[in-house]
Amino acid sequence: RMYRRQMMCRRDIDDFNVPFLAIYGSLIPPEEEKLKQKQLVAILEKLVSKEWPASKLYLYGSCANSFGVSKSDIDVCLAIEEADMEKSKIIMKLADILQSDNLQNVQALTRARVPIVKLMDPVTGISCDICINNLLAVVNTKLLRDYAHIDPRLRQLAFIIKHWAKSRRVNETYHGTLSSYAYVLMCIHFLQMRRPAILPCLQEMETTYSVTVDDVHCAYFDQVEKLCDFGRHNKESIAQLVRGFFHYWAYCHDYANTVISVRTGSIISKREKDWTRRIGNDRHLICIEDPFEISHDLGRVVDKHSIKVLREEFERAAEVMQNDPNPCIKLFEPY
Ligand code: 3AT
Ligand code: MG
Repeated sequence: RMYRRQMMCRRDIDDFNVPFLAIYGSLIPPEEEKLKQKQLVAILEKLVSKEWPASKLYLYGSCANSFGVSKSDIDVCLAIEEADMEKSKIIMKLADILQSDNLQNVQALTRARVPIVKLMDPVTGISCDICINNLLAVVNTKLLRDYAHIDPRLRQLAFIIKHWAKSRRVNETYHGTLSSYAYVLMCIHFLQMRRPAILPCLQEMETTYSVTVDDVHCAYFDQVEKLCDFGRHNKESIAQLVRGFFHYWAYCHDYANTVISVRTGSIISKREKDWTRRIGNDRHLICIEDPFEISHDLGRVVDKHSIKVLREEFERAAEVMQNDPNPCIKLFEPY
């Protein structure tokens, strides 16, 4: 019986660092996958520049922000100056151009909220979404990538949180749960708020990078190689941080009154943003401020039902991290 009791006894949280880091390692895309992505983009660039010589293609989203797991689709943005041409027309034209090459399943989704061309490259097996002139996404991709270079624990934490969210099916914006982009912002904010802090607030520092896109001024400190020992005074391990993240969202966050803000590296009030009541479809039940489009709440997809699902999942995860003898398995158990 003594033996049995010992078996049931929960080990120290730091015993889980190795298995968590192994999960992280297994999710990182191998170099050859990155190479194939580059090859596909080169093919697309060639095709597109024939029609629009002054255009440019940018990778954005998880294939470029360093938070992409293995076998993700890639997100591409076509930057083009066609002031007199409607986006949906450009999308149709683009689909036409790509169709004629030997790419597969080329589809023009002209009526989506963000119109895109979807395609699959049969040679590499990579799927790709191409949007038009979504340059804010290209800039927020750079911000995320720059944060990832400051402290390795951000990438580790975000991979684990994204993996959890996908396993538990709370990474589905069309079902009212949060986007991967929102989860990465939650991780950045969480590390900004540790004491001592693990991440700085780049937008509050001296400006070394600035662009204005779609009338939004984006400015921050991007010389992140100078910040690579920023988090050295905080010795928290990955297992402690995963536990802390879920503990925060399960028991500590004030959903009724506050907004998390990576832009300011702090928590701000809903009142200050006038996010206290429902306007149209924006219910503001969990508030995550976009770092550049500051009137944009990334939690706006969350409704009365899905906020419950989400909070129950945070509580489940917090409980698993606190008490389960095998959190590295239990946390990711399929929903
Ligand atoms: P996955 O690995 O594909 O799940 P991702 O980072 O590529 O993660 P998405 O495919 O959801 O995430 O989005 C692609 C990029 O589009 C990420 C971000 O740069 C931008 N983006 C997504 N949602 C928003 C949003 N609501 N507001 C502004 N930018 C967004
Ligand atoms: Mg993506």
